Amino acid sequence: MRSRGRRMLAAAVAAAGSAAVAGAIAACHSTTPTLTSAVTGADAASRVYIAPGQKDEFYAFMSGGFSGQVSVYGLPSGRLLKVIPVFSQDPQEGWGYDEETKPMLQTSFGFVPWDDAHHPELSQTNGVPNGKWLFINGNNTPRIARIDLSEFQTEEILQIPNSAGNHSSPFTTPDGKYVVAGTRFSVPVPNHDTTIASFAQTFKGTLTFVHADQPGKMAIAFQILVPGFDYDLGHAGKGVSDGWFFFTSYNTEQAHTKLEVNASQNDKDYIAAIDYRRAEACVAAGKGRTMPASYDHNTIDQHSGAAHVERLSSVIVLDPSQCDGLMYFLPTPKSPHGVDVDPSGEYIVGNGKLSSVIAVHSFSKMKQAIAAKAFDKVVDGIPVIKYESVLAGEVKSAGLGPLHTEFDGKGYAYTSFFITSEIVKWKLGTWEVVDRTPTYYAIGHLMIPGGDSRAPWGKYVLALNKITKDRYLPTGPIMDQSAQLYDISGPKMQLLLDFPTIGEPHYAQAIPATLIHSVKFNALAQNANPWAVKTEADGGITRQGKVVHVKLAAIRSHFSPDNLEGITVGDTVYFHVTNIEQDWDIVHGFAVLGNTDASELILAPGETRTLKWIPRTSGIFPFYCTDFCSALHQEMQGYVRVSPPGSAVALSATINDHTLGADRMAGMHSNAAPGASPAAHAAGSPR
Ligand code: RUQ
Ligand code: CUA
Repeated sequence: MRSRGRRMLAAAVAAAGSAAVAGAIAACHSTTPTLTSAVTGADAASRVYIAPGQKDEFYAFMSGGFSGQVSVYGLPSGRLLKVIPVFSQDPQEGWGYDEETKPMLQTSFGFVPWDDAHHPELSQTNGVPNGKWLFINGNNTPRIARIDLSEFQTEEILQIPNSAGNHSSPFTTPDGKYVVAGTRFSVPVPNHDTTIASFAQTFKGTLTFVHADQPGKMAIAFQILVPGFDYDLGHAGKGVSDGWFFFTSYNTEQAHTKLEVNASQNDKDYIAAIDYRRAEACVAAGKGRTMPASYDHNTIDQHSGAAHVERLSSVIVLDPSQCDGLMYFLPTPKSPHGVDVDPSGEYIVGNGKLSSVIAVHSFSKMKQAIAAKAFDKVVDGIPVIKYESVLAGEVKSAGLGPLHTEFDGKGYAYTSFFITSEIVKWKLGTWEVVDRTPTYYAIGHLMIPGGDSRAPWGKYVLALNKITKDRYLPTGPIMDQSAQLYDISGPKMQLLLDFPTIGEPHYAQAIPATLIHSVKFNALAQNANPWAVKTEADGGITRQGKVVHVKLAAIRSHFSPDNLEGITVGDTVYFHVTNIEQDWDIVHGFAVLGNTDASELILAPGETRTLKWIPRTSGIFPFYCTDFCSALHQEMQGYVRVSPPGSAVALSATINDHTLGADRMAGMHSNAAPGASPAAHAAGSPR
């Protein structure tokens, strides 16, 4: 999205057409702004220093952007703790390579092992992050993932049909009942072959509400069919505005070419305000229609660790013209990006990228305007409320290119300004600017722990910057993105720390470490993978036609079995490896020479994973443990003999120096239901 940043700059210049804007851009990108508010080095260092053996106060979950993953950092230290694979295959954990997790990346388009992840969203109870789950959107192939924060593992991915570019997602309702998904790119609904010039007539957006309060059961409740604009971001109401959801839109011009100019014409675009309890009532009254749609819901079984794909075939679609009171448009200058609701729920902040003011709407005024029918016009059955009737106030001359706003819970808002590359602090209610600080460079999102919730932990703000340039040792033409941590506990923001990020961290959320309850290992006794072994003696090899299954135990510092013979070219081999350790962070890996069918396995204690291998040539192939697990890790290895097709070499496996012949192996079977296909055993859901 580095190039998107540049395009936004170009758009801003083109749209504003002013030398002042161009000058501001040049200023913030060609010279280093003065450090007006940075604390001195030693003081800053002491405030982010976490002594060896000590732990950070907050977990920060940052989106991996075009890496498709989530990274976990400690704050205030800025130490990278982990990368959680989500939408992209990940060799570090074997994610999307092993037979257990491959089905997680299945979609109605087929296997899509990459996405563009933007918005991590912590699950909430009563408007406050609860530390149970983290949701994140896939923008390119519309999906929402749910990560379990006891294991830091993706456990569920739901595809969103009738959408393209799932950007305004997956923001949650305060009660955790729903997460949402709004279309960035409108498309024909249902999608079909038509001329692009028919955009204004045939292209539509959808705003999707997904049930999200039960693990493994994300499900689309309903989709609201909306005019063919670009729906960019969203936030739920809370407190006084509980029960409402707000989405920004741009391109209300409905341009389909050269959007940087053609979608920057209107003085105001809209924030869509949705009364989702009204939507529930209309659906219950049968006002929605059931529409065919093809999409996948992928879940990991907690006991076997294997993913399962469910193909779904319909959604309920609600047309606002069939459900009055469902939806209103709030005019908002100009191409708004973020829409952010203050902790009380009264103020709805529209961050107009091309606007010189930040428009803040009032929820109570909105209700009065609806009652008084203070409407400008009606668009596709949706009333447009008069700007003056809904406006609480405007923050004037704050900066250029406002993108996102978060709150500290003490009456202040913090807005990121992309073009002038700064964070501006302003006061709710008086709209006066009280502080500003430069960011390096071109800030996108910003994040205060809990800063979009009912009760922020307003101690730090993290700037998530799009352009890095000269901040670190140069690493060629592409630099990793950068984050910057500011102390906001006093009246002035103080820059404490810079650190690089993974992919593009669009957004992040943070939570006190005390609210996360991480497990140490999975109980082997509860491992219900059909190919699990519980002891070394359970290992073995068996043939089912051209398919060979090998069950291996991994334990410091050997595999059991460790010598395998009787495999021939043309066989498909499944190595089912179980890490039978029961100790925190004792991890084994498994890889085999020249395997083109998968990468490796990484096995948490108590876990079974399956590696597929189709040997193409005969010979001897070593396998080994890839995670340095013990003093004799280098000895944790074995050999597979592969013979030419039709060879008479008998199937055998060596366990603890004992070679078990084929007759001993014949009784070996998986614990899976008889009659299930080998691939189904191996994969949970075969491809
Ligand atoms: S985006 S920089 Cu959330 Cu994808 Cu605003
Ligand atoms: Cu097991 Cu190295």
